[in-house]
Amino acid sequence: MAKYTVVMIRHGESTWNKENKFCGWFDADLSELGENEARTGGKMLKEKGYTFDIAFTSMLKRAIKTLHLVQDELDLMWIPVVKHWRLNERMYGGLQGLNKSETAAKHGEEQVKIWRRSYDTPPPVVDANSSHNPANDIKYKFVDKQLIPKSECLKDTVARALPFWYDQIVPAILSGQKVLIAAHGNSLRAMVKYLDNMSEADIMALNIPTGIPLVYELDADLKPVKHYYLASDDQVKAAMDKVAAQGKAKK
Ligand code: DG2
Repeated sequence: MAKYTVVMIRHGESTWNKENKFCGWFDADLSELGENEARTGGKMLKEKGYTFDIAFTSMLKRAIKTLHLVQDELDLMWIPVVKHWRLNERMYGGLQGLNKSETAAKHGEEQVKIWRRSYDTPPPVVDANSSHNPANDIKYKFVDKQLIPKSECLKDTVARALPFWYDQIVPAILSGQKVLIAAHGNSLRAMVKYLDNMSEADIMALNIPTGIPLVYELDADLKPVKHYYLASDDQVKAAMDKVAAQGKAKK
């Protein structure tokens, strides 16, 4: 029987989603469509009567702004918000800034699929002096340098996101607070893999759409009873297919 409900939302479309670039820890803003998606996500939650006591997000503005727009729609700007790098997108290493279709044309769609969706093959590391190296980014100045990734596969993202789930999100849920998490395609895939105990093969096929609230009903032991998106199956499928297609080479 469900005892707790947690809602996750991937940020709305970012300017780099729009340009089809590997984004990772680059701090891209929301596009106009992304802002609308975030507001629509908030409206869907409001319409269904959801409310929240605390929210968790990453240190990246596309997730933070999405959360603010959702909070605004729900008239919940006052709830506490915890921002943490452990909820950041997967660090896409040396791929950050490259166009996904052009990369597929150059290295092949299969290689891009491996970089995007394999569980344990990380992309090439970021150059030490690159502006994309988070070790050079003021946002992470208080993060132990040993923990700052140079590139991550999903397995690495699971390993750094789960301590945050256990240390901060679980206590909030168990204390009875209603929790909202605004994060990213791959940091959410990491949590979904853990919650649903998905195999490495199954998680490869999962794409999380932008801006559509994903509800998890959990039992007393925080095991999922069921999960669902607040949109029709057709809408969700179309949005997931759009994400999957980003790795296709342009004809
Ligand atoms: C996307 C995910 O992250 O890309 O880093 O490019 O969720 O922050 O837009 P998000 C990126 P894919 O793994 O779907 O290619």
